[in-house]
Formats: sequence, structure tokens, C-alpha cells
Amino acid sequence: MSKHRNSPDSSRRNFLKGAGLVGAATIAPPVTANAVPAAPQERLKATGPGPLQTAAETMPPANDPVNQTSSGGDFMADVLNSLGIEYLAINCASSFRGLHEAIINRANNKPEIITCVHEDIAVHLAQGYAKMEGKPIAMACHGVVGTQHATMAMYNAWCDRVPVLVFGGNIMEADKRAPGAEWVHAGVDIGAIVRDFTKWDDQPASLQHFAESTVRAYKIATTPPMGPVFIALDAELQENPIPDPEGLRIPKFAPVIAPQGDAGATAEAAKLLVEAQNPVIICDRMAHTPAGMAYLVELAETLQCGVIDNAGRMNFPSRHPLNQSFRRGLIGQADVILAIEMNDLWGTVNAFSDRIVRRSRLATKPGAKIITLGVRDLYLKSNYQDFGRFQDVDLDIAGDGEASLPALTEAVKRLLDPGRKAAYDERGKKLAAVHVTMIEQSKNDATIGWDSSPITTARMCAEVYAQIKDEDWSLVGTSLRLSWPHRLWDLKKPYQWNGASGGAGIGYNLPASLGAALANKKHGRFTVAFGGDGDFMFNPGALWTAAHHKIPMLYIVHNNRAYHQEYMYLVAMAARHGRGVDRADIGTTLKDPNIDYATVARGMGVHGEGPITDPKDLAPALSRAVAAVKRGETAVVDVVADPR
Ligand SMILES: Cc1ncc(C[n+]2csc(CCOP(=O)(O)OP(=O)(O)O)c2C)c(N)n1
Ligand SMILES: [Mg+2]
Repeated sequence: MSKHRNSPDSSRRNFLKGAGLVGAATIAPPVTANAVPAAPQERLKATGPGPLQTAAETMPPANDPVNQTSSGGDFMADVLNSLGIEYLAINCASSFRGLHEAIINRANNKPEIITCVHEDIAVHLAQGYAKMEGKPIAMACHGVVGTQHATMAMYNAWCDRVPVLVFGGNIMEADKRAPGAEWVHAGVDIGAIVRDFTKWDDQPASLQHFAESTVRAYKIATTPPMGPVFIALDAELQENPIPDPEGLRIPKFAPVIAPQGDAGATAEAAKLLVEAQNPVIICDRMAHTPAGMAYLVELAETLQCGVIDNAGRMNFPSRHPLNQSFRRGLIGQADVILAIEMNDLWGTVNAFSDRIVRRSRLATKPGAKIITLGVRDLYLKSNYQDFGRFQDVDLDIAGDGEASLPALTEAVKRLLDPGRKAAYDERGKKLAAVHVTMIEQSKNDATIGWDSSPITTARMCAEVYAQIKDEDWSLVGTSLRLSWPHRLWDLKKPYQWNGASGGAGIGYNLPASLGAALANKKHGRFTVAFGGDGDFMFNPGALWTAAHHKIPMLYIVHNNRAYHQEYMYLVAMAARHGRGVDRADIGTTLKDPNIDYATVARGMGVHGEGPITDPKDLAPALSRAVAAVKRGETAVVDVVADPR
């Protein structure tokens, strides 16, 4: 066999010839780095698309000297950098090529581009990052289609009250649009796609307008109640020279100091709490800085009252004696309830069931007083119904929960006397005893089915904890209904939990965990997350971003080979309709074939373990995965675990 016939080049030529696509002469010569390809030629256009051809076609002709020394994109990059935005998560697109090029070449890749294979990943990544780091990053998406892909994650961020800066490409002047893609990717009001679930949006028509609107957007996004914002990026503004560089100015950003509850109302709340026999604090998305948890601990300890944490953020230490989160009955015993930054107050103080017919009852005792403190209702939209059912309350204080807590605690302390203090201490001791009993009960419950296969979720969580508990760990996601970490792990640092999706839009867990892991990376923390198998399949491509950007994370796939929640709903529905439950797996299971998540992971360039079906195999697999994470990799462990 001759050497010549074996060369890949010649076989490629022969294949192309054989396929009747092109003649051998159309194969373009290799281009060395930085070489300027020849001007596009008609014959090149006949070949299939490829980077070389694309570059050749988009280079200016040789006789068209480059005469532009700046672009609007340069200024836009300066604006982003003036705000300290560290990352720009993108799926690249021509509608923001001007900004993209300016960032990588003129701004030395600052903000650092994070390459994402779907816009939903980019927004979720930003959501997870913002909750962990306490400040937003940005994402950019293509005109219309990229924005459409970004929507569900933006909805999750909106419902979760998390700031994400979304930039969407567009080309506003119709006479400038190229035929084809630029028309189908342009909108007359592109922000309309996302307006119902963003806090604010704008379509800047000049560079100065861009600067002012971006700084304004940042301010609005980060002022409680926080939320995503959208800024349209006009292509011409990005790509054209800056018309009047001297006339441009980047506005100064001053963060808005979060509003605190009115002093009179705070004093009234303190009086109600101090005089109560059984006050209870309930909270959800309260802590948004590392100080938040300490504030709540101080108030709870001052009152020696129980805290029920719905865990929208890291609000209260899991092992604190006053933590009664798994004792919902306490709400029914309370005479005063202080509800701080609740997402769904009605859902927390009412018992609801849809198992036979939809029905509910108030779970509070007659005469109980409800005080609310928060900014949840200061900014609502009409269409999407994420505000929940209306709940009667007695004292409704508008003010950021975290920011208002120190003044409330001081007001409580001012009303204390030694007699009261002794009674409070008694109350606290009882709660502490119940807390210990609850932990013991959880430990006992966790042993049920310890050696069974599928592996119990309790064993899965216990084995993971055993491997990571001595690391500086940060738990950033759990699969649906997975309560074991909050029941048994010692969550006590502000970064050891960061809440859930917000909008219950599945596909959040993997990319949002990665975003939190990106924030944790620079602090040297060990990121760990659990996610459902169904959730994983929405956005497995997030793993490629993890590998590409070397973001370490231990990701446990809670693999019940089902959309189990939906399976349960179907079972309940079939039972209600008296039709038997034997077909409930149709459309609800992920079997036949089983998905091999470890292989998917390896295919994306990250470490993969599993599927693990025997609990005895868990510890060795987890130990290999932990070692990989400590080397700076992401590791996926596929655990075939029971549905609970
Ligand atoms: C985008 C989106 N699609 C569909 C649903 C409906 N849904 C709610 S839970 C769920 C199952 C998710 O599966 P998995 O992550 O494996 O969790 P499991 O229920 O099995 O514990 C689905 C499909 C949703 N909430 N969001
Ligand atoms: Mg599942």
C-alpha cells in the first residue's frame, strides 16, 4: 500500500470527489496562525461550512484597508468592567460579535468569557453564581433565538429574586440588516420576549444610553427585591467606530442601601414578639450577605423561639437548637408568627392537599397574629402568578428582611426584663430538647433499608457527607424532596447552602450548581451538589463548560430512572379515577435504555463514576470522585437511588 494513498488529505479529497460535492482543487490550503486568508472566492462557497471558509468570507477584502481604531464594543466592555462584572457567560452569536470581539481582544478577555453550549445553562450559571458570591455576573445571548432559549432560566432567576444581567443581541435599523439571519434574529421590541419576568429592560440607542442603562440595570437588579434585567445590544452600536469618544461618560455606580422596616412598625412587631407565649420565626429568601444568618441567630436566641427555615437561602444553622424546620406543627402552636422574606406565606401557614380533590385549611391557631417583614411584594408583575395566594396578616412591614433584623433585635432587647428572660430560657430548653430528638429520629430513619438496592437516598447522602465533611464544603443543590442534608448535615456557614431554582423549572440544578462552583473556586471551597436524573438530561452540556473552564465540583446524580415526581402524580390521578396504576410509567420513566450518566460525563471531559447500584460500591467511587475534585476536576457520580 503506498504511503500516498494512506494520507488523510488524499482520502479526504477522494471522499469529497466520490461524494460528488467538490473537485479536489477546492480544498483550501492550510492557514497558519495570524495569516490573513485570501479574499473569498466563489469556489470556496461551494464547500461545506467550516472555520476556514467562514474566516475567509468575513475578512475585509485586501484592497479595503482597515480604518477603524475603536468600536462601540470597546466602550461597552469598559462599562461592564467599571461595574466589576467578573464573567460573561455566552453562547456566541453574530448579533453580539462586536462586544465579544472587543472583550477578548481589547479588554484582554475581561469580563472572562464562559463558554456555554445553551443559553439556559448560561443564565442558570449566573443565577447560581450570584447567590453564592453575592454579586451578579452577566450573560449575553443571540437576538431573538438565543433570548428565547434563555427565558426559562430567566424565569427561575426572577422567581428566585436573583440578579442576572442579560444582554441580548439585536439590530435595530432595518436598512442595515443583512438578508437572512439578521432579519429573523431581530425584533422591534426584543425585550418584550422577557419583560414579564425581568425587573427592568431597555434597548439603548446610543453608547451613552448604553452606559447609563447598564449602570441603571445593575442598580435595579441588585436592589432588593432583586431580579434579572435585560439590555438589548444593537449590532451597529457595537461594531461601528465610537463617534464622539470625548463626549462619552460611564456613570458612577453607587449601590442602593436596602430599605429597612419603619421604626414604629418595628417597635410594634418587637412588642408582639416579646409578649407572645410561643412566637415562631419562619423565613425563606432572607440572607443575601454573609451577615444575614448571624442576624437571625441573634434574634432567635434573644427570643429563644423556634425557627422554621424554608431554606430559600442559608438563613439558619441546621444544627442550631432552635432550628425546628422539620417540625411544621409548631406553626399551629404559635400565637405570633414573624414571617421574613417568605416566598409563599400562604403555602406555609396553610395545609394544602390535591390528593383526592384540591382542598386546604388554615394551619395556624385561632387568634394567632402574623407579622410579615420583607420586600417580596414591593415589585410584582401581573401575568405570571409566582406571588402565591393572598394571606391575611396583622402587621405587614415593607423592608429588606436581612437589613431590618438588627433594628428589630435591638427593639426586642429593649423590652426584655429578667422575668421574661427566665421564661424564654425555659422555652429555649424545651425547643433544644425537641431539636435533639428530631436529629436522633432522623438518624434512625436514615438507617432504614441501609443495605438495599436501589440505594436509599439517606445512605447516598450519608456516604457523601462522610467523604466531604472535613473539607471546606459548600452544598449548592439537592434533587427534589431530598431533605437528608438539611436534616443531618451540619450546615452552619453562609456558603453552605444557596437555595433552589425559584421557578421550579427543571434543568436548573446542574448549571446553577456549576455557577456556584465557579464562585467557590476562587475561595478554594469544595463544591458538592445532588441533582435528579431528569434534571441532568435538560442540560448535560453544562459538564463540558465545567471541563473547559476547569471548575471543580462533585455532582451526584440521584438516579431514580424517572421523572419520579410526575410518576407519583400519575399514580395518584389513576387511583383517583379508579383506573389502576400499572401504566403510570408511560411518559414518566427514563428506562429502556437506561442512561449511563458516567459515560455521558466522560464524554464531556469530566470524571465519571457509576452507575452505582450496590451501596458497598459507593464509598470507593466517591473517594475517587473526591480525589478528582481536589485535582480541580468536576466529577459525576451516578447513584441508582430510590425515589424518596
Ligand atoms: C422545565 C420543566 N419541565 C417539566 C417540569 C415538570 N416536572 C416537575 S418535577 C419533574 C421531574 C424531574 O425529574 P428528576 O430531576 O429526575 O426528579 P425526580 O422527580 O425523579 O426526583 C418534572 C419533569 C418542570 N417542573 N420544569
Ligand atoms: Mg429522577
